Amino acid sequence: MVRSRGETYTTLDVTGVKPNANHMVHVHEETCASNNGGAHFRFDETQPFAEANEIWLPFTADATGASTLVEDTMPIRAGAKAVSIVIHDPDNGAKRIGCVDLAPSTADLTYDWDFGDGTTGTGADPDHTYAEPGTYTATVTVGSVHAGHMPGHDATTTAEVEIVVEDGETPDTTAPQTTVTAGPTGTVRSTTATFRLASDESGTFECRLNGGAWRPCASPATFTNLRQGAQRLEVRAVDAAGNEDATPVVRTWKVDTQGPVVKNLGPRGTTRDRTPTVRAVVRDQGSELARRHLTLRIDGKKVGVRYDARTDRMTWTSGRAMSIGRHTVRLVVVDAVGNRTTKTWRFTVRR
Ligand SMILES: [Ca+2]
Ligand SMILES: [Ca+2]
Ligand SMILES: [Ca+2]
Repeated sequence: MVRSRGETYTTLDVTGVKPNANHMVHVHEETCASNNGGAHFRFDETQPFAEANEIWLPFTADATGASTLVEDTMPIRAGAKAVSIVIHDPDNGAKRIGCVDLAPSTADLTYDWDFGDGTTGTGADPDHTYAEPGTYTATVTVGSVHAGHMPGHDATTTAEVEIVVEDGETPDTTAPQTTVTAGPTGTVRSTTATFRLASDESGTFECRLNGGAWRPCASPATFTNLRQGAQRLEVRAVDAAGNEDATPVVRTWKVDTQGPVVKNLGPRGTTRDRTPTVRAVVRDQGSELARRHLTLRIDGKKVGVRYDARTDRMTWTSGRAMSIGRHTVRLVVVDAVGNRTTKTWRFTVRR
């Protein structure tokens, strides 16, 4: 039996058993001299007896009564209790027809480690973590629990191994989180937008404007020549390990560089109506208009208008008869972000 880290390799080769018969074979936890091997060895004594928790080496003997080589590999290290192999009678499973003590055994060896960093340990394959990077010489002294009691078992052997411990920082697999701390919101007149970007880790940023490609960007990130209308900027931080924020920050705003549209002006030409209604249709692409955005002057004198934001219609009707003759209308509309449209038109009141 070879016990190594994460594996137990067991072999068996017997002769002189019943030819052409199936033989059950198990590793047991007592020596052959003690109860003929005792109970089955279990890797985990808290778990029931079962093939996966034991070492089985069944074979079918050949015509000469030989097993030929039987091998078994289990993906776990067998402890010190695996000490013998028992062969059962092919005709009576309760009867044991053979037992052999495992030899040479590694189960009765002792291991004393000096890890070279001032700490020690025991066991064939100890786990040890070095606190600091560096080069260490670890020393293991292997002895026998029977040292001094059994001939040939009283020697100890010492071996050294050089261990180089590198700076073992755990790799960064955590994505950074992005924040945008400044930048335009709502509707703005400027076709240039500047944003301040931040991340909870050091690294870089990538920006995507209006659904285009992701491009490297930095804080402050400035975008120029923006077109009229809605804008959408996405920003994601990328950390030094290349992890990207999977949930980019999204900022939306509107650029409005155009003055309101003023049309359907009236009245035009001449009218016999001494109380005509001055009217226009006024709307704006970028922002909602309200009455306060409209300034109407009749013959240079400011008058109060009505404005229906739902239908975009502006009206003003003279409360008293206008004088006969030509009148000048001047309408100034300034949208919410300061874009201005001025319209001037004339009409004549006739008798
Ligand atoms: Ca990270
Ligand atoms: Ca995020
Ligand atoms: Ca506008």
